Amino acid sequence: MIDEIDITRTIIEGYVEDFLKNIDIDVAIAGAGPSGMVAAYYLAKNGYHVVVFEGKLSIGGGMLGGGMMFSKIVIQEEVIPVIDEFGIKYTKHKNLYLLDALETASSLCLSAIRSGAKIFNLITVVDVLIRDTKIEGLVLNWSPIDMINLHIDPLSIRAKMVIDATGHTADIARIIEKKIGKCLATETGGLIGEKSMWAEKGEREIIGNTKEVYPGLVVTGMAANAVFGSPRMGAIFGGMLLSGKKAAEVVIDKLKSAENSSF
Ligand code: 48H
Repeated sequence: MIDEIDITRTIIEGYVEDFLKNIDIDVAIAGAGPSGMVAAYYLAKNGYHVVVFEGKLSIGGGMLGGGMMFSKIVIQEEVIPVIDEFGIKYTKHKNLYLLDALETASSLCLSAIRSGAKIFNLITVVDVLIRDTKIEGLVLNWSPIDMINLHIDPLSIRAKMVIDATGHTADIARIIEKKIGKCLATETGGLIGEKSMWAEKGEREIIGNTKEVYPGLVVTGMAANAVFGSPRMGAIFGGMLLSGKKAAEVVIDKLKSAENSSF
């Protein structure tokens, strides 16, 4: 016999048990778009305790819509080794490679989870924990609460490093600028804002923009270009994937040097 109360108990106990395992971690990532999921994959693969908080019901961010709802994306030649690591299929068209947007997003998600990353959906990052001058965690609320603006206080998680993978809005860097002032590692100290479309330049600059922008906070993906004032690039996603990989490398370097300096 299937008892509905057993279904309720199993789901709630399982979720709470999972959540409690993930409130004091190495790396917290805001956003399960392509850059966030790639960063999560490489961090988990290297043995770090990494959790992604995604505000929406779906994972994949802007990748799911492809270019103007044609659910295909393109990447460049140098991204093929990353695509091969995730086992995603592609076809070649002149100097571009064409991928199915849904296959790509779901492969990134499955690989991240299977390598040990945890992804929570429907949770929005609404604020950050700051101690002295370092980000030390995230403040979270259920997305529907945030969307309809109910007056319900959030809860927090602690993380040694945070990655802002929130895309065009660069929510985490924006929160820091709003609450602390012009303290970001940009030319102005503030969030400069994304520029109009220029695929070549946007893709070229995104890797350099993927770095620590405030102590404990690394920006990746479209958030990196928004923070440092680089162009958008449309439905070419190579830069997002390489940026996610670079974000993982930057975070691993930071965590290793923090471990070494504590000896
Ligand atoms: C929790 C949040 C919050 C929050 C946002 O937009 P994304 O796909 O981000 P990237 O940078 O990995 O990829 C960008 C790409 O999709 C894109 O938009 C491109 C290439 N645009 C070019 C162009 O010209 O337009 O994903 C970000 C994710 C989304 O799923 C959001 O729901 C989520 O982050 N998110 N999650 N708390 N505060 N803010």
